[in-house]
Amino acid sequence: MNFLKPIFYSTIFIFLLGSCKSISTIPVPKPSTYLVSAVTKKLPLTDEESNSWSHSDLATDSIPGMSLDKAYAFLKGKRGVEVIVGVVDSGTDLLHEDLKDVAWINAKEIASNGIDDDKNGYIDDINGWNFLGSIYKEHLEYQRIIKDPSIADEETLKEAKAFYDEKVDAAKANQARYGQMLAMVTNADNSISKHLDKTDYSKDDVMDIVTEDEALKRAVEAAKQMYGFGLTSLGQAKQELSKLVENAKLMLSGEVLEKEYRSVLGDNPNTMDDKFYGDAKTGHSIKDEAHGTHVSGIIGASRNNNIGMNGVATNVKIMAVRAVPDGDEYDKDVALGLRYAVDNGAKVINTSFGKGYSPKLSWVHQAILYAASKDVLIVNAAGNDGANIDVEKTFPNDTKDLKTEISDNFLTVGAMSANYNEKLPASFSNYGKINVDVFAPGVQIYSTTPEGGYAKFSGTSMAAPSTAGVAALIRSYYPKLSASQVKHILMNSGTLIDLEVIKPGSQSRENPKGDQVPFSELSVSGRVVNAYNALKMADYMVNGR
Ligand SMILES: [Ca+2]
Ligand SMILES: [Ca+2]
Ligand SMILES: [Ca+2]
Ligand SMILES: [Ca+2]
Repeated sequence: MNFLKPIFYSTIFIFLLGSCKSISTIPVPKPSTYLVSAVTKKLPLTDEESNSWSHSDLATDSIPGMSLDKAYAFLKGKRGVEVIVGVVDSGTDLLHEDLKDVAWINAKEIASNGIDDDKNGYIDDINGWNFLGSIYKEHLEYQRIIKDPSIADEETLKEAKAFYDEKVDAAKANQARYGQMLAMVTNADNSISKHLDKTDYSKDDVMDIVTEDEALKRAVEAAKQMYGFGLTSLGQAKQELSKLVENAKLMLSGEVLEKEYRSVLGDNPNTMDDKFYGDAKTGHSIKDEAHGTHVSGIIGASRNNNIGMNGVATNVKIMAVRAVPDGDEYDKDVALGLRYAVDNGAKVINTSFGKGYSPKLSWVHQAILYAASKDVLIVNAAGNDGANIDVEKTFPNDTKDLKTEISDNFLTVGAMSANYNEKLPASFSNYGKINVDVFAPGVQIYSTTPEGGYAKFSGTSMAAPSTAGVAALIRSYYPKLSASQVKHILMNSGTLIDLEVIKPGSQSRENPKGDQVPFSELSVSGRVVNAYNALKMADYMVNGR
């Protein structure tokens, strides 16, 4: 059954074409209020369905994916141009079997000769640039502000200090709580080991213990509690609890702040005096640095090559810009990373990262405006705090006051699940009627990980590249459309969802069911990205049909 009206746009918007001189000035058609009628998928998804659910179709599969198969059927016989997508992220393993054929190669640069052949300031930048050099770990931004109050204005400093005090209080509580648990588990482990006369006892051994000894009874109860947390042994419980106690101690002693990560780069992150630092190593630094590789696979993993998975977009080249460490990214690296991607040909940039403080926000805003001036679309993850970002600040964002946008080339995306019911929005997704533009698949998304791996990750980090892939597809087949038009096509052509849903972040022990809100209240468009509808709208705008 096909519930989409075939003449969806043409009847209402035909007048637009005659009056416009250039395609890039055509207004984007208004959203349709048409509702897809679909039933909730009752059965658990099959393996195949769950590995590509974000590509499926609500009407035909009862899975609220982006209708990608229908989109490709629509594109059959049409020709696209190549589109470069900049992935500003952690390192990306472009040698991965399912990414190597979609790696952007800087044709004007000769690799590894120590010469900046294309004279863009970056030596040997063959697949992109690594603004982090050998850095993997980093501080969070509030920690950097506490370390050096001169980098923030007074109000931000006050906020960061209050946040730091909260963290210190939490660390005090954690040190006491986890310390007690550690003592309890250690005692339990000792008495169970003694009773069973072995240290490598199993969960079953513990469950079989029958005793009238009060101390041993308590030990068994403690062990059961740990198994209940999903831990497999008391040895593992001791390890995990020791880590938590250690983290709290580091926080309380101030040692967390004393660490120094940045100096190896040799630049000053608080001035723009030096813009050329880092190196050409755009890959992952350790195998766990998987984020950029996963994001890149969602956008553009080689399609239909009988390997791994299908990315959303075809005709795409992935430019890897390594700027996001394990910790908070620096505004300077973000701003220069965006500019690098723009200057080297990206038409879409994915920014799947975020933080709560942004001392050099103006640099990032200038970079967004620069991207706008070069007609580049930035697709941004809304963040994973289950928060209303019309109220809570999260960066990057395209606004100074959380109300007015500085430009029209920045699309912020919330994450949704495969459940077409009250659980549609991801419980962790940020939302906002003003500052989140649209939702897209971001729960249990299967994609590439370093060194030939594949895995399912969840996050708005996955929703942004799902959307960036559709953006790249539009820009490939309809290159005359501007970044701003593509942004509004993605919003206006999305599937309208008429569901009452659980407000992200509203469930708690006290409120297990959470608060109900109309899905339409969670974003500007109230919609979820739909590749087929988006391409139809783009086609209509360019070709009038
Ligand atoms: Ca160069
Ligand atoms: Ca070179
Ligand atoms: Ca593939
Ligand atoms: Ca915005």
